[in-house]
Amino acid sequence: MRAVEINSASVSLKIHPIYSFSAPRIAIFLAFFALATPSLSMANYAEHPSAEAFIGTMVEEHGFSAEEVAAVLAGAERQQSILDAIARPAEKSKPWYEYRQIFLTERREREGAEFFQQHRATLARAQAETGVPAEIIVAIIGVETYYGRIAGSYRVIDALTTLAFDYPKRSPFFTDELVNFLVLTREQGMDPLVLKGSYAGAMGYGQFMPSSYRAYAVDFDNDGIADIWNNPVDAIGSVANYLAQRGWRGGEPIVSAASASDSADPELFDGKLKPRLSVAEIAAAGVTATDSLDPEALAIALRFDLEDGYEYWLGLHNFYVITRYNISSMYAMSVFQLSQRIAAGVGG
Ligand SMILES: [Ca+2]
Repeated sequence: MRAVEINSASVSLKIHPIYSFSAPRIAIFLAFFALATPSLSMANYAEHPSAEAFIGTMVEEHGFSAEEVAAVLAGAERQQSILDAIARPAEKSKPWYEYRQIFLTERREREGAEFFQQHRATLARAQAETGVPAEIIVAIIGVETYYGRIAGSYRVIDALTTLAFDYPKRSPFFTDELVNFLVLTREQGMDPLVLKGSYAGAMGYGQFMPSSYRAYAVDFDNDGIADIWNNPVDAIGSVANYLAQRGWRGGEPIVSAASASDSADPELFDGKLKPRLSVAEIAAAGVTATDSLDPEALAIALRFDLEDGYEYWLGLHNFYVITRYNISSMYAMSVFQLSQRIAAGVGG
């Protein structure tokens, strides 16, 4: 393993800081690789049985040279801890009363208010342009990465190659993300071997997967690059743009507290996230909003587990949009509740 580490470091040196491969240089480099480190042949992703097909895709569909893709794969390392992490039960399997304690903490609320104050002008601009409330943008960044403080310590290349090549269950998804990552880093002039992210390859303040990064990240401070790793201004604009592109409707409500009658139809709580019944229809089936809502607005009824009993909510269209960020009603509710506390903390 030591040989792999030493050599991946030298790959990184060769192409840092600007990710521009010159074919002859890489050819010489690879020749050096082959001569100097024969033991590497079984230990890097350039030699994985699936590598040839992947390299072919990058060459034929995205205009890379085989050598440059092989060099990146040679610098990637399989990480058992990534495979262990993805196999662990997700947070969303916890009941609400435990789940919310992860995200709705005094510290996350306080740091959210600080982040809000620090970036107030940027947040106001993002809200004006997209209709997404500033406190929702801040809450998402807070839930995802503690306001950028904990944005992942794995190399993205290790996460995506490990999961693309050695996690068959989700290989197509992660292979596609690996393709997007290499295209993204070429587009951005970044070194694919140094960027960090989560064990699943999610990146930066807002934890965008590479495909989302390419589709939704924006250069919100107009310096020529959309950088959600280091630049909170770009991160704020990108999270707002993500929600706007996924259908956010400015000025509309997100959720309402609700009450349920004893005879409420259990079919209402089937866990589906897309609103499909009107507020009036849901009321007729036994779950009534506390807030005054448009009776024709589409919603879902939500029933969350408390230690003793349940709490009920109606989730409206914008609640659904938050679940496009992370497909979980508890996630969206945590974002909403954190956003309300942050707004209260900054006098919003
Ligand atoms: Ca920028």
